Amino acid sequence: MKRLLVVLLVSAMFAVGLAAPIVLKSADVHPDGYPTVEAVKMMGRIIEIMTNGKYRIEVYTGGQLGDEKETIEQTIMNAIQMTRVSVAPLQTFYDPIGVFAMPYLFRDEEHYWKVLEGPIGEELLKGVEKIGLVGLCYYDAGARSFYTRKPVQKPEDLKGMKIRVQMNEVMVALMQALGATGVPMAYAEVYTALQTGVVDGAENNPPSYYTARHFEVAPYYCLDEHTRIPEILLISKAFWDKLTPEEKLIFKTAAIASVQYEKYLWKKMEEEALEAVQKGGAKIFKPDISAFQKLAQAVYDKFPQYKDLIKRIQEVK
Ligand code: BDP
Repeated sequence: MKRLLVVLLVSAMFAVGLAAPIVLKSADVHPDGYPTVEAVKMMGRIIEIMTNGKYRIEVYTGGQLGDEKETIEQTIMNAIQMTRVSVAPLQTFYDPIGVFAMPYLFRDEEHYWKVLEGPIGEELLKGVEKIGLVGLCYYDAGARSFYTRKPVQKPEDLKGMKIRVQMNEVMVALMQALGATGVPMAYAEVYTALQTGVVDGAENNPPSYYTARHFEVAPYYCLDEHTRIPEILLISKAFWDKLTPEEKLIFKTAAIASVQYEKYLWKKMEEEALEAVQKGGAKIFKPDISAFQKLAQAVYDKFPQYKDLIKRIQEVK
């Protein structure tokens, strides 16, 4: 009798299209509440509704599925279906996108979005197909600045310091240009590395500085805003290729909607984070940015492969 009920129930569920959704695992190094995490959740809800429950996105937060290099690899292999990462660690897999890690590349925020949402941004999103990924969209990640165990107010203060950077060659070169040593390291390890003095500092945007609680162990935040490296949402090409044209359109539309939401959450959190870290004891310093900018120019000679792209980016008005 019980069996019969189960069978009836299951067939009824099939009939209304509620049966076993196809679950996409999506990775993020940030916790719940972080703009990128909430944006991907929102995208998932839209997709679930629009496909009558056929697809569901489960976001695995806080680096549960590995660091960014690992989740990119897993997404290429379709072991997980999506990952939201910074474009910085993607450079190792697809070099051209590393151009976005160049220091002081964008004149301002407006220029940044014009480039990302214009032909150059599209071209680089499309480019990742060569390595087995589909780029769905970029998200805001603001500007990255230094935070250290001892105060930094001008580039000379960085001399001899070990600064944790993302897994990205441009960032290593930038630290060298500024007189420091770049130490590539996974995000999850940064707190302890700062706490124990394995590194003297790191660099990131205010929401990361706050939510990863790095302000507790590196309380001097110098807003030199050396880079604007966007976030990117990647989906496995192996998975993507199985979607129908209509489903692809739903995924893409949902991604675009989630970008608007992320941008809104980002602005809010950027402000909240700056307030919260100061309440938590961090000291914020606004330096003379031009001093950092001048030294950072040396990085441009080291990456001749970006010359054309940089020229095109600069020409975007
Ligand atoms: C944050 C990015 C995250 C990066 C992290 C890092 O949102 O994707 O992995 O920086 O520095 O701003 O590793």
